[in-house]
This record gives sequence, C-alpha cells and structure tokens, in this order.
Amino acid sequence: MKKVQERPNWTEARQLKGRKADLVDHKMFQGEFKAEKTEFQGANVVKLQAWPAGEEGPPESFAVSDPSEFRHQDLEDNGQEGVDQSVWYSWSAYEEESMPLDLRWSQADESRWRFTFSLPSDAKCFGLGERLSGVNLRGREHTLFAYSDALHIPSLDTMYMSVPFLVVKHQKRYYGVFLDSPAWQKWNLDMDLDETAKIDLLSRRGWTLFMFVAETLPDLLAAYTTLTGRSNLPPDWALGYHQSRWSYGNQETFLSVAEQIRESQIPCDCVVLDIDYMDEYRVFTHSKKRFPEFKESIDKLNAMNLKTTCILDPGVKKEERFSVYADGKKRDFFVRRGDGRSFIGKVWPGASVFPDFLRHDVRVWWAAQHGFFVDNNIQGVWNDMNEPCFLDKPCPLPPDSEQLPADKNQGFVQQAPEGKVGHFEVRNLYGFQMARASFEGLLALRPEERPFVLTRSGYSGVQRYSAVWLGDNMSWWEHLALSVPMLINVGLSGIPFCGVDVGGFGGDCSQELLIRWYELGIFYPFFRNHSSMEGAVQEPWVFGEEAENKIRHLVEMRYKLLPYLKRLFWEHVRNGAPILRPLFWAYPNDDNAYGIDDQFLFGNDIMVAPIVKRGHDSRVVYFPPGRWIPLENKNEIIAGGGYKLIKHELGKVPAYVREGTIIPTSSAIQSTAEYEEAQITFESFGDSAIGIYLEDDGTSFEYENDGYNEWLLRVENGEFKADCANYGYIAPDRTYLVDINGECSQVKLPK
Ligand code: MIG
Repeated sequence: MKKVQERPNWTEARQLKGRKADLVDHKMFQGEFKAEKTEFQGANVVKLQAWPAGEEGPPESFAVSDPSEFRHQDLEDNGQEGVDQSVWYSWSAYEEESMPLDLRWSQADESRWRFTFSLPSDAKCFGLGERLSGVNLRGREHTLFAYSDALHIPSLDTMYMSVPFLVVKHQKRYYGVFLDSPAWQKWNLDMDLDETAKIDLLSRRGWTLFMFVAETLPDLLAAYTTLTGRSNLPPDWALGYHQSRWSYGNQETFLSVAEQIRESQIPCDCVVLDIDYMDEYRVFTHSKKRFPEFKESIDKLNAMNLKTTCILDPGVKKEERFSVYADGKKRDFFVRRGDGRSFIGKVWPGASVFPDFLRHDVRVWWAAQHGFFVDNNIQGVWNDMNEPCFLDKPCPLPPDSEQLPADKNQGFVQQAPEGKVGHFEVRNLYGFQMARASFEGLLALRPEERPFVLTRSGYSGVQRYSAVWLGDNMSWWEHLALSVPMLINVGLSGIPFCGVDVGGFGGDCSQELLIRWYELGIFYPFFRNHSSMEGAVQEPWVFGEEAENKIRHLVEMRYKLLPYLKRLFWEHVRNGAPILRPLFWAYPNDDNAYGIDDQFLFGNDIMVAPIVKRGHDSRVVYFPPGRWIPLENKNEIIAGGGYKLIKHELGKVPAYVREGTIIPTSSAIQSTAEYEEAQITFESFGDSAIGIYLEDDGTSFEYENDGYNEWLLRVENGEFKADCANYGYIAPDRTYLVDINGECSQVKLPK
C-alpha cells in the first residue's frame, strides 16, 4: 500500500519539465505521466495515466477487474485472451503519433483536468451508463456524479449511476473512451457545435484513461468488458418476473400478494420487500410488529416457488442500542467529516451514519451482516439510496462546478488505498462498492449459489456484482419510450442485466399504459413491476380480468423465451455483449439503424418494436435487410430493408424473428423452479434455420467448470439436426420438440 502523501502545492504554475508527455498546452502539470499501448480482444488500447508528483502512481482502480479476485470469468476457458495476459508496452509513439480521435489532455487548474477529442459531425456517441437521453448522446452535457433526483425530466443531468465509458462511432471505426476516475466528470459532447468533445474532471488525484479502437462494436464491448469484467450467469429465478411495490408493508399484504400471483396464474419468481419490512428502518432487521412470522412468511413464499428480494440502504440508524451501529462505531467503520467528527445524514431511520465501503475491512463486515438475509431464506438483495442519497442535503456538487472543494469540505472523507481522500474524489464508487459487498456477502454465505443483487448507483464494472434498474421513473408514456434508448446505452456501457420499473414508479399508471409497458417489459433483461406508495396500485390484476388476461399472456411469453434469454446471458459471459441491443449492433452498415430509438434487438435474432404512445394501435417499424416473422404469427413474412406500418393491438407481443433462426422455447411454467422439467421446443422460423441451445443447472457456478450442455441446431429443408458442442451437465429427463412450420415432432439431442 502506498503511503499517505502530502498534497503538492499546485497553485504555483510551473514551466513544462520538458517531458514529451507535456506536448499539450498544460502549464500546470507537474506530476508523472505514462503512456502505454496494447491489443486485446481485437481492439487496440492505449492507456494514459497521470498522477501528482510525489505519489507512486495513479490511484488504484476498482473498475478494472483483478482476475484473481474475479472468479466468474474464465477467459482462458473460452479460448479467449484476457487482459491479464496481455502486455502493456510503453508507448513512446505518443510523442510523434497523435492519439485516436486526436485526444489531448491538460491540467486546466489546480483541481481540474481537461480532456478534448474530436467528434466529427458524422460521429455518434453512445454508452456513458445511465443517461436520460435518446441513444445518440451528442449535443449535450453529461455530468457523471452519482445523484438521486426523482424527477426525470429532460433537463435532468446527474443520474444515479456514473459510467465514464463512451462509445464513439465514426466512419468504419468504433472508439471507446474510458476515463477511469470516480470523481466528478462532465462530458460536453459537442454542445458548442465545434466538432469537439470536452471532458472536465474535478480531482486532485491522478487518473487513467483508456482509449479503445475496434473495427466492430462487439469487439469494442468484448475488450471493454475484458478490462472491467462481466456479469456471471444470473440465477434462473432472477430472469423471471419480479413483483414489487413500496411497500408490501406487512405480512398479510406480502402473503396475499403471493397468493394473488399464484391464483392469477401469472408466472412469477419473486416478490420484493421495500423498506417497510424493517424495524424502524434499521438495516438487517425486520419489524416484529408488522412481520411477526417473518421467516415463516418467506418460507411460505418459497414453498410457492416465490423468492424474496429485500431492500438494503447504506444508512445505519444512529442509535447506541442498535448493534450494527454500535459495532460499526467501535470499529470506526463509518465515514467522518473533514474535522474528524462523525458524518450524519438523514435517511429513513432518521439520523444515520454511513459505512466507508471503499475499505476492504468495512466491506467484509457489511458482507457478513448479510447472514440476516441468508438465515431468513431471503434470496435477493436490492441496494437503494447508495449514491449515497440523503433526505436533508441537496446535490453536493452542482453541475456548473469548476473547482473541487478541499478534501475536508467534501461532506466526508473516505479511506482510499493510497490514504484519506475527500468523498467527492471517489463518490461514484460508493454504490459500486456497496453492491460489491452485497455480492461478496451472498457469495461467501451461499457459495453454491449465484447471488442476485440489484443496485441503483454504480460505476464501470458494477456488472461483476449486480443488476441495475434506472430508479424513479414515472407512469408516463414518455418514460416508457425513454426506457429503450436508456437501456441500450446501459448495455453499451458493459452492464447487461438492467431494467426500469414496469408500469412506472411514480404517478398513477393507466390500464393502457400498464399493458403496453408489459409488452415492452417482458424484454427487459431485468423485469420487475414496481411502484411508489404515493401512486395507484398497478399489479397485473388491478384493472380487471381482461387486462389481467393480456398481461398473463405477455408474461407467459417471457417465460417461454427463457431458454433463449439464458443463451443471451451466455453470450454476455463469453463476449461481453448486452442482452438488449441497438439495431446497429447487428446491422452496422445500415445507416437507418443508427437513427432508431424505439426499437431494439433482444439478442440478434429477435427484434422488438413496441408501441410507446398513448392511443396508438399501429406504428411504423423499420425492418433491417432480411426477412422477418412475427414471433406470434409464423404464417406472416415481412420483407426487410425498409419501413412498414404495422398494426399492433393491445396485449400482443411486439417482436419479430429473423428468418433462418431457431428459437428455443420452454413449455408454460409458473416459475423457473419448474423449468428443469419443462419441455423445450426448437421453433424454426423458416424452412432452413440455425440456432444454439444451452443448458445449465440455473443456480450454481458449475457452468464455469464445464457443467453445461450446448448444442448447435440446424433445420435444413425441414430436417432437424443437432451437434453437441459440450456435455457436462446431467439434465433431468426432459422432452425436446422441434417445430417446423407448425408441425411438432419429438427429437433426441446427441451427447
Ligand atoms: O426515497 O425505498 O428508487 O424504488 O421504492 C425513496 C423506497 C427511496 C427509492 C427507490 C424506490 C424505492 C424507494 N426508494
């Protein structure tokens, strides 16, 4: 570990030291600088690092995955080269060659760094994590500084998550700009219409900037996720449908929702407990008043094949008799203000203190508290308010900031590996490290099971630990529409497991909106209906039988597609691909594909074109070249390569399959617990088609040790063939069928 260094005195601008790295016009910089270059996963990658004089190097990165710590990605096994094997070689060429996109950097001020790169007018920008924006992020500023603002209106800038990875598509190339610093960043993506992007970074620590150049978007994502890690395969149940509300606040409600779910026969895997399950909002407790038989209730749900996910906030109620507080205080695990006094923020439990998740010992301690969940047979953990968000404090650093306050004036200080730093220097890591503690806790306590963690805040690499949802949307048509580009950009930021609240969180959801939301929501990688107590209820059955029937049909389609969805997560594990993809992922040379914000690919074989406007029952759909077959109507073939007006009645599945594809589907099940026994049908869309079918136990990590089965499927002139690519999982006897033009027959899969 590096020693705590006294901060150099920056205020006095010095002359350039003659280093070639200083070829840019920064007069301020007096630290150290390194440029290196390498190649992996088909991408050329340049790494620039700068750090203050006197330090030994740039700050330790938490985003860049350490292969020894990260067990869920065995790159060698996949025959892929990992970043740990690649060698960075020092890049003196930086002195002569210019950087990709002509990137330059300078130290603009004592605490401000400025990066610029060119954005030719035909370049497009994507990624950057959670942005309230259409797919192309150009033409506005994007501040990355984790913040909770529940009013998601177009002027909203700072959001819960901060992922400083931008994808730039220019001509035939895909560039990735990853500024690995968890401090405040503002990306101006050609707001000034001068074909230039400018990033301001407010930090007194150093930084690492990676610049990727790839020939294809999949290559770029493969490289970025090799660096920052990938999600493991989620447990099957987490891919099912989750039913939530703020709150199912007592045992009776909780149980009756579960019963209602099973009665309605709407497939479901999980019921969620929001903050009111706790004893006066004390973390790792439950209310004995409202949940007198807490564990028994959860077990009742388990017996109905319903898992429980519980919310967990970072704030610990400041109260001497509360053991988590007393213990954490004794160990000095809570953050302190610059003057050394305890930092106190107001959240649901009232005055609260906050663990310093940057510290390994604090994370281990917090992880151990997850015994509360495991002992109560609670399966999932949902991290909220972890920007962190306080009810009594405004945004700590406004978007027009030009200076970073002194370390002691950043709310509180945290313990970085190199020593104490102001909170703002590392703020974007707070939620990331909390989610990590939840993941590592569940993994340590239930090592045989894939954990499920959901988080609101996060940073690059959060995909290693958690799924994300995009916070407090509203029951607005605008937010239904926005979910598509927002989730596309989250996926292009390396985070595959994502969703928004189906039905909208705030406000009252109408019947029409709810049904339309399910039409789209069944394709969210993370699929949950959640709403605020301030709005009307929006469970699938609240609008009567007709609406319920429609929603049941839609959720059934989600479960039917489970084998295909599982395959998509396999793709992510293998190459970092998102689940929900923009059209240009698969059609990079089709210019039309870049202008589409209201359609997406669910894997490369299914295209979704939802209705996102009130009162509309038809829409124009762009069909990329090829031929397309409605998922629910194999008799219709739509010629691609153009726009078509499509009639779309309420309650229909808005999806089209690429001709020539085999989609593996499951027979009807009420939860993924029944999946092992389900019949699998290989549905051929077209007379000749290909597909992949994968099997694993859906719960353990055995798939990392070859414990999975994989078949390459083919239908040729009406004949079915399967080649076994891997056989390492002994599946229970199940029936396989092939469906060619509506004719079903049983098939055997070779081992
Ligand atoms: O201040 O736990 O985004 O999903 O229901 C609100 C209550 C705190 C915000 C989350 C929302 C959750 C709510 N939380």
